[in-house]
Amino acid sequence: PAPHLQSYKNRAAKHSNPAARALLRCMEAKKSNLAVSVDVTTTKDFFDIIEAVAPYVCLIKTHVDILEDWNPGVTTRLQHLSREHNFLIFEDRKFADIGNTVALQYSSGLYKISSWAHIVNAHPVPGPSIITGLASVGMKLQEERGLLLLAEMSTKGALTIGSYTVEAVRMAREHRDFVIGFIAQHRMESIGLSGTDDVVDEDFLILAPGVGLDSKGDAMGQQYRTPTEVVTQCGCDVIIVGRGIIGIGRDIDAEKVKEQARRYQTAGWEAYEKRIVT
Ligand code: 5BU
Repeated sequence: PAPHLQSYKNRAAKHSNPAARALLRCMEAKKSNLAVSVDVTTTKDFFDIIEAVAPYVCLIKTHVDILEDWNPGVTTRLQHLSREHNFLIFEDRKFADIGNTVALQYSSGLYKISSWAHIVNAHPVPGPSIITGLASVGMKLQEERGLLLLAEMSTKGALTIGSYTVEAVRMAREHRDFVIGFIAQHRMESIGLSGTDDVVDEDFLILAPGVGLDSKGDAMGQQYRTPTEVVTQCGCDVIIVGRGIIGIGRDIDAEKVKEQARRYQTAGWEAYEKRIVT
């Protein structure tokens, strides 16, 4: 059966990439396909949110460059929490440059992303060299590291459509050791790519941003769908939720954040249970 009809547990047992395996195992163990996007600008809010949602998530998604008081201790503490609470770390860096530059952006600079992020993502727009550039760093580490290609975006009018998405999948198939999946809105089978290639053992993870239970979008082009639409109907594996859980106000209310995280975890898991057949 296609990957999205199988359990996360079965997929974990078969996957060849260590980061994908670790994520699938964690999803099964915590009964969570929820990733929380911690889009705040102070490290206090950042850790207050992570500590509140940690029991309910398989993945924490970061934009470390928006933290005004970032320091190297932040990523040390984040890694510690990741081990303590069993979740993976995804830096939503969206690399988009030539191979040599993205290799430097991934390994070096202030953030040294490759030293702490299990998962990063990249725009396929430069072509396959962006994958080989990032893989030259990630695959050398004796750590769980994987890359997601941005095959579709959640925003109104996104240009990630048609042949662009098809080519993103083709690029990923050429680099299945390091590319573990896609940021997308649909499983690729459902947009007409299944059966075109003889790749029976491929298993790409689909992580979908643009998920909300109470709102259809924001004033800046974001569009939201429910976990049922995303996971049951469109076959995505992980729901990525930011403001639906962390709120939009200035003050973080840890109890509310916890309650919302629990709510999205349940909704995401129920949507998954309706989908699998094995
Ligand atoms: P929200 O608060 O749930 O709307 O946050 C969504 C997060 O996912 C935010 O960090 C975005 O940068 C990220 N995102 C997205 O919303 N849509 C996309 O297509 C991609 C990333 Br790629």
